[in-house]
Amino acid sequence: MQKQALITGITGQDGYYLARLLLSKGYEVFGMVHGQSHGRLESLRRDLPDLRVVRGDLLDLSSLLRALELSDAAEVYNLGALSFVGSSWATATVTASVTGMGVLNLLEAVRLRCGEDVKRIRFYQASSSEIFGRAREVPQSESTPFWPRSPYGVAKTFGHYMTVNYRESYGLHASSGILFNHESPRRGPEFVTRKVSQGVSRMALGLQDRIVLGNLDARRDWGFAGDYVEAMWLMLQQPDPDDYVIATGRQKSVRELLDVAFACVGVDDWTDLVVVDEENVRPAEVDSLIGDASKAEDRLAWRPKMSFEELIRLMVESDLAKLKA
Ligand code: F7E
Repeated sequence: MQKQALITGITGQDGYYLARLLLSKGYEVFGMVHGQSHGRLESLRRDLPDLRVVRGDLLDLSSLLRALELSDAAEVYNLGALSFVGSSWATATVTASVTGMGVLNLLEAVRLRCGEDVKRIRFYQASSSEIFGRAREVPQSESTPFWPRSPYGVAKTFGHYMTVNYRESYGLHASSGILFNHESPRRGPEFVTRKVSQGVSRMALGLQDRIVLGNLDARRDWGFAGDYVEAMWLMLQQPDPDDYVIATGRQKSVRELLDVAFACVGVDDWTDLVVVDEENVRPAEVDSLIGDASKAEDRLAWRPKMSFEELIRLMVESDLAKLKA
């Protein structure tokens, strides 16, 4: 029998990769979109013609109940959030609402829809390595204490604990994937990997003369979004819900990102091509993150496939091709 899945945050990078994965597995996939129109929806419909669209808003409980009813989803993936850490200080209240309270609203809608049959719907929450913030342990695992450093990180921490709480309080099949940074050619240009891949490509074509960045010493564990959505699906196929760190276990700095990206267009020394502007430095930075995904490896048999170098090359080549077209 065909299974139904509902994805919030469908217009984001992960929404696309997850919907594509579920469609390839034979699911009927419903993507939730808020507002009357969404710029990226048209291209998403073109790329994934079998995707069904439902209207709903993470801030509107009755719209969530309606989306669950309409889709009759057996699996719900909550990817919807205001996800740019850098702007979360300027929009702290709305970030807390959508990225934090939105999780509670959706959990509540799932609980109400399930009624007595608490396992009728399986729920995935997109948690984030930003909850570790000023990390108290290296590498970070499911048992590392949280110390979020931005309004975004605080909101994600709330969503994470709410997911655990609904599992423990009501017995919901609710899992939380603590995903470290994951990128792709579909990443928004506000995030550093895409800002760099776009900038390098534009410079190679003579369309731009420098890239303006913030903290070049920040270190992250960067993986490929296409690999990470597999982990989301695997979590919901387990008999019991749980929390899992999803990461590569390898760390690079923004400087190393620049080395790899510029090398793709034959530039060895980028020092005169990159400018640091304090505007891009955050009030409280997360200096260094690296994940330990051994639980996911043991229990889900999940492993990342794409290396950092392959990922950055893919992004630069995709940006070059788009610009040339
Ligand atoms: O920053 C530094 C910046 O914005 C990475 C989101 O998906 O992953 C993402 O959050 C690092 C930071 O991602 C610029 O200060 C330097 O240290 O690409 P980002 P993020 O903040 O790590 C987590 C897991 C999420 O959950 C989030 O939703 O790069 N950096 N210069 C810069 N970052 C940006 N954006 N722009 C710069 O010019």
